[in-house]
Amino acid sequence: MKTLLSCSLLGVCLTFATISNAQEPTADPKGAFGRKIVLGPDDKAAFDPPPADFNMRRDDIPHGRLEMVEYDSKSVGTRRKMQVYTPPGYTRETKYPVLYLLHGIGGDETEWQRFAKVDALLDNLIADKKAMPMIVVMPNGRAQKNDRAEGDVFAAAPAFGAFEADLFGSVIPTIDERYATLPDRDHRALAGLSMGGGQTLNFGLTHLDQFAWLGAFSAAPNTKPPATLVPDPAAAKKHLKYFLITCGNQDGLINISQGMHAFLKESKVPHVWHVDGQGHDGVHWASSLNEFVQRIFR
Ligand code: FER
Repeated sequence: MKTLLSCSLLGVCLTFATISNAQEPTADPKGAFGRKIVLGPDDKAAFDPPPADFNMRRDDIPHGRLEMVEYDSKSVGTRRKMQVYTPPGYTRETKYPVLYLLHGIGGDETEWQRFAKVDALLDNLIADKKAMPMIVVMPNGRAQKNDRAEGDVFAAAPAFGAFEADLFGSVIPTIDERYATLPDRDHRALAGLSMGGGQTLNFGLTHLDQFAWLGAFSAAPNTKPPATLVPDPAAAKKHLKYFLITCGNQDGLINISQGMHAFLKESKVPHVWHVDGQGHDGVHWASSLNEFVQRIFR
């Protein structure tokens, strides 16, 4: 896990360094992306880090199932993959809420599982009654014909924008058709890391009719300006039941989340702003996910 994690992140950082070294110094492996980090008084932790064993598989509790699912994407025109977690005891007799969980620029439908061990994390919280039983869908947010994280992964940034059509046109309809879901906004959450954090803000804040719970972790520069995303703060305030924004204080992308937090604070849109001591890394994302899933669908 450790090797996979650092290789994957290093891959992203090295690619970034290659495309950006004209203007910026080489990104460090912690993910400063060669950017200057300026911290303010609000940039502090809102919750404790998870316990050491939070995502370790426990043999004494029931386990959910992780499966790789294929669907026909109308907007991309290809057969695409997504990974789906169903909770322990999943049955069609019950209806479940759904969390859609989006990956970063160097990842795909398998990335969250590698970084956070999503199945073990959820199994543990559900067994301890700290999270509601839920379905977690991990789609591929790079909506283009070749959706593998190959070559210059930054060149595929526009495909992360194009994913909006796939998410609403094919991913959510497929999940609602094949699984025992509660298919409404109160039972649908959207969260993601980095590019997936930006997608969460871009798609979630502009589709308040679709999601009541949002989590953006280390949101990337694909994030649209806050005033564009929240033209009606009163509507966001009314509709969002839980809104978590997190970033590490060693993460060079923190100015994006800081800007979102400042706008929301000024506009009086309730949200939780959490800054820990991490960089742009899997420790931060697993910790943020662990917090987010305990707060949603309640
Ligand atoms: C950028 C720096 C980082 C960028 C995207 C990222 C689109 C994404 C990083 C990630 O997803 O981990 O300038 O531009």
